[in-house]
Amino acid sequence: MYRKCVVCGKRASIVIERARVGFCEEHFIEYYERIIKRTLKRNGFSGGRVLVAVSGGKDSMALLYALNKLKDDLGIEIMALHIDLGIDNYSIESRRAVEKLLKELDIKYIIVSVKDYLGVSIPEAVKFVRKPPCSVCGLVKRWIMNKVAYENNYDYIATGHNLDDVSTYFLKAMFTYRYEDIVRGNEVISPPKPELKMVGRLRPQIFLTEKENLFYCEVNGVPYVDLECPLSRGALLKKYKTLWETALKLNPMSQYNFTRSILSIKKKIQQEEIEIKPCKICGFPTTASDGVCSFCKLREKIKIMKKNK
Ligand code: Q46
Ligand code: ZN
Ligand code: ZN
Repeated sequence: MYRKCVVCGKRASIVIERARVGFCEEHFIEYYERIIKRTLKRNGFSGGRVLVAVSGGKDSMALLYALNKLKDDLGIEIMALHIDLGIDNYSIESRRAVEKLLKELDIKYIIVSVKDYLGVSIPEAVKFVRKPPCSVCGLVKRWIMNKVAYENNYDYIATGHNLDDVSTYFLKAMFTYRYEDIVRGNEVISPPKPELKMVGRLRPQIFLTEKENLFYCEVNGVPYVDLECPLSRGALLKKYKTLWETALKLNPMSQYNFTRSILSIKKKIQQEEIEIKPCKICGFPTTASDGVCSFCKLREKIKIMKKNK
């Protein structure tokens, strides 16, 4: 099935099941970059200064490579940001891969460490607070990305969220009745709100799968780390992800259509105005009723616990 490239008829190197087509390497690259441009343009993106968050994994490395290639078409100016999480060998290897790509692309970048902002690395922070590692890591990364982007005058932060991630995030939110996670998160584009020191967000790969990001890296010789984060073991989201295997066998379009449906519903529902205010400690945006953002609460808690040790 679909053994030939739909464009040139050569032997297909990859099959995109949901579109029922095969591509040779050259035409896959065209397809991949077309999806990135289409995703942004259809959602009203008209350019700006974009900070690309690169972890070293295949998704964000493919994103940085593609956005750098498409920068003139998209009217963007980019800089890369890598956050060193301090997770042992995983972080060392990730940083190494990022530095390799940055050197090849010769673009502006900034590398920061969680420790510089939080006082401790992610594994240490996780020991201090009884929360799932990914929720601690996620909130720290979001705060750092926003701060770095804001202080360097970037309009948007682009992240490598792919179709597998986003569809599973929505699915889990439904299954666990966390509908607020659907209402609030994961838009293709969230506009910047400079008056609130809030940088916008871009998720250009929301309609591209892990498999496509991996193949894009491979055909372009983009380096990436192929290590699993040791703290992600047993992460609930990973277990939910396996549910797609059955759904995709039944209908190869299911994951794509599910995600498109949720995004369309999100656009249609009247979002209640959530009050966003500056955090009393750091000045960056928060919705917390006590006016202190989750990052500052975490930082304070760690400070106290370190003192009492
Ligand atoms: S780095 Fe951090 Fe991920 Fe590791 S602790 Fe979880 S969120 S899995 S992308
Ligand atoms: Zn072809
Ligand atoms: Zn704060």
